[in-house]
Amino acid sequence: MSGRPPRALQLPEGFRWFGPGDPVPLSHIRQAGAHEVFSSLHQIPYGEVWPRGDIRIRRETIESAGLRWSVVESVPIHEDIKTGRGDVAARLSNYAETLRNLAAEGIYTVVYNFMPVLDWVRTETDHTLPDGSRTMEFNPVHFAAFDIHALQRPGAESEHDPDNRDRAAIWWATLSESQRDAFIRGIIDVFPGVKWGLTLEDIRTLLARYDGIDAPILRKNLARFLEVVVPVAEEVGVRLAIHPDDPPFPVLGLPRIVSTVDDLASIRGMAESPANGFCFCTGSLSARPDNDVLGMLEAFLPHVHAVHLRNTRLSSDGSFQESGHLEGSVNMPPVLAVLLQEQQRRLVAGYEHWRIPFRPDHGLTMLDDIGKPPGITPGYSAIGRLKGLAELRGLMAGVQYSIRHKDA
Ligand code: DNO
Repeated sequence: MSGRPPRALQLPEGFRWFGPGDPVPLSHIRQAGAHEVFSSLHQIPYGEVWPRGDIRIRRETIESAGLRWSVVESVPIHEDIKTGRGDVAARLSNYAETLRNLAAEGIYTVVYNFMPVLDWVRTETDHTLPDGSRTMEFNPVHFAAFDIHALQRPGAESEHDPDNRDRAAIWWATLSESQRDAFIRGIIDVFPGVKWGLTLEDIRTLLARYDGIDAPILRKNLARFLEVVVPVAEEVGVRLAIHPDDPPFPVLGLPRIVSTVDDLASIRGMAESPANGFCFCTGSLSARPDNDVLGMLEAFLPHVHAVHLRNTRLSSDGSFQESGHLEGSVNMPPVLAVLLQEQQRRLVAGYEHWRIPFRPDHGLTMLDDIGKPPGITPGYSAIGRLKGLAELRGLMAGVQYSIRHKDA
């Protein structure tokens, strides 16, 4: 090795696990070829401290299956912090306490997002592809129907493209009551790992909390969050990783501030610290045609602490579908090459936190997973993710080989 950097490394391969209630057991995750788990304590209400004992139990459960809990996805941010209203100081200090407890248990990478009210949004979670597998889709016409006709949000009419608005009215009229119910559930039941059974009325109440909150105010609230938690993260060795908005544009009149290259630059500037980083989700970012995903990865590389590898196919009407991990608008080989080289650079530089864990984000629903009883978070059935992981691992081996070959 004299004078030469160590050979290109393996990115740690992860899989999301929603905890003991997840219909996909840890043993299957291990058989899928993952070594690490991205998990969260979904049973703890947002805004409360995660007790160290609960963290330990989860860690030991994962370890006893021969895996490692390396990434927390997510420690959710309470709406009080995002809105800057309510008991913000207590929520912030609880968050900081959770980071301390996680670090005390040896878990150092923490994913979070700053999306108001909803997490990810799709208009169909079970769209059948020509080969019979199922995927998730966002269709702006259907979303306009949700906003205008189901939610009946004041002002919604004027925020949608007039063409989409007309088509939305026509489409909405074709749905039966039960189709409407299923459609609405698919949009508002988007919180990974939990089923809150929210109603449209709950969504209206949550939306009302954002009255008067625009992007600059939301940004200010994120900056305040970072001001408090980044010093604690630095002290205990935690790396914070903000997840991009999904989709990366405003929905329901709510501001979204983690969608573009400028957004990421602004967040990086809010707290100049390696602890203030990103969970780089290629799928989320790719749903916006003006995002150059590879360029963004390169621009923020030193701050990338965790990675979601996923792909999308965009249509000219503004809709997008989640595609196979190696198909779609994100060109995965250079993404993996850049990540492997960055990991190598960190190791050579002696950067203590050199590992960049990734997971296949979502997967198509296919084969025996089609028609399985409900209980699986959309996008998180086993086989489609296993396929994604297998493809990504194969690609990674090829990219490693070519990096080595180039160095030789
Ligand atoms: C969707 C996920 C997101 C992500 C959170 C991070 O499948 O990628 O829900 O976990 O936004 O806080």
